[in-house]
Amino acid sequence: MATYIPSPVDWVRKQVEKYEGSGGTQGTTLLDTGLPVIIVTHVGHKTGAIRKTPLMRVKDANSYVLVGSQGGAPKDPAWVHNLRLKPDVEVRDETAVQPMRVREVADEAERSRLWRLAVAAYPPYEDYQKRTSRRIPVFVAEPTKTAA
Ligand code: F42
Repeated sequence: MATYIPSPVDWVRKQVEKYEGSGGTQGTTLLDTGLPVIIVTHVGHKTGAIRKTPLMRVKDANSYVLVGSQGGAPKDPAWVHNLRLKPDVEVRDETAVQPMRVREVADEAERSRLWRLAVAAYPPYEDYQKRTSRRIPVFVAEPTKTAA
């Protein structure tokens, strides 16, 4: 079985511990904002280790939009590379956990629609895009199984 490697960033690791440790009943929002967060469990493309990344919850019907903003940092977060190479993930939204497959959104019309949804859910994304010259990657996570 693959090893789980927690985030090296203290506040992120603590959020994952609280969220997962409570079965999705605590630690489910971003500090100070009260806005909902999901946990994306994925696989490191170099280490093969299990990684858990909290992201803002941006819902689009049964799918989730994942935004690689990292506060407008100059480089894409490491999880973006993992998802490009290993798109099978698990998404926890509070108490619901489901297997999903991720794809990066390349189509401009689709990306604009999803970007608007993302900014509506978490307005700082707009400032994060202004802060960096890289184009913030946008992914969509879609269910791999239809509910019975
Ligand atoms: N980040 C976002 O980009 N978008 C969001 O909407 C967002 C919301 C959010 C809400 C709550 C919260 O607690 C955190 C939130 N974050 C959000 C931050 C997010 O959870 C990540 O911490 C952030 O995006 C940085 O991602 P990262 O994958 O770069 O994390 C770093 C700190 C990290 O874990 N680095 C590891 C390390 O050891 O330095 C590497 C992890 C890794 O995946 N390694 C790969 C492997 O094989 O295991 C290799 C990767 C490679 O290409 O080298």
